Amino acid sequence: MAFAGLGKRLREIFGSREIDGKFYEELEDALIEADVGVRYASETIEALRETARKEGIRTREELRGALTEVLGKNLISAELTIVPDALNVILVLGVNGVGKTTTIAKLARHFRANRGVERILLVAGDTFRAAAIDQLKILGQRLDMPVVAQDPGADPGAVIFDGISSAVARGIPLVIADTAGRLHTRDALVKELAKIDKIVMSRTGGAGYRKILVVDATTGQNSLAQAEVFHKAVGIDSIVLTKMDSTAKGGMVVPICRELGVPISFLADGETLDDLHVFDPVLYLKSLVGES
Ligand SMILES: Nc1nc2c(ncn2[C@@H]2O[C@H](COP(=O)(O)OP(=O)(O)O)[C@@H](O)[C@H]2O)c(=O)[nH]1
Ligand SMILES: [Mg+2]
Repeated sequence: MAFAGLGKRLREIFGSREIDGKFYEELEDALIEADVGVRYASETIEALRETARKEGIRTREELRGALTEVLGKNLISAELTIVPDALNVILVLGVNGVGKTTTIAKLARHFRANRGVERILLVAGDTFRAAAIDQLKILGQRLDMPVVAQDPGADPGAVIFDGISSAVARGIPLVIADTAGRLHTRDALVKELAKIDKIVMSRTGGAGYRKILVVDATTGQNSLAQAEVFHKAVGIDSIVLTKMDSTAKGGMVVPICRELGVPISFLADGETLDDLHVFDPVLYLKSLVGES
């Protein structure tokens, strides 16, 4: 994985030896800089001081280990797997521009190349813009996978319903559906998503139905508020963190994980279809605290 210097500041801080008065302050600033959020940074420092006191920690190196542990307590990961002998539907959610459509192609490639799912159908559920439909069609062509789409402005629930029906008729076990991350108002978006959710639920029975939220690592603290909107609207099952190659931050998934209680499944670090990795919390935390 290629992270853009995540944890660089922390590496510098842990680079010198002593734990002096300014150390915790600097550490707190560095955590805020890495986007873990002001409140969460301060709680983390509290917990770290407590651990250091209890365990009689004297060196910065030992403290780095303790920091990894404190952060790791809130980081949940779980692989996104396919339920055998069921119709699997992955609904991909997130605000405009976070990388949903790109992630759909990466996920499709991952399930075919690494999980042996030969047949996958993609659904152009973002009917808001013509370009979004064309983008998915092109990706489908590149992957040699069928794409179910209608004209721009079509009802996304109806497109997704069609996509699922088509998969059932053709015996395709996995459907990955795009959605629009933007509508005229937030209320309209929430209503639309709830409607889509109801349709997929009734069409699948829920066994193989998963809702993933795509989170852009460059968005920073705002992404927690975004995640809460989507989680409240339909209930998110899994998070994919994108654009880890474009930021030296990326710490905000820790508070997102904690507040939502939703695991991270994948991390993306580039624009090509290979740039998707099963989320590895140890590697991620090491990078965040500047160990690798
Ligand atoms: N650097 C980088 N760019 C990405 C990544 N994922 C997506 N993008 C780019 O982000 C832009 C928006 O992606 P798109 O999939 O269209 O976002 P959507 O609006 O959520 O569907 C495109 O230019 C993508 O190539 C990533 O992991 N790293
Ligand atoms: Mg899109």
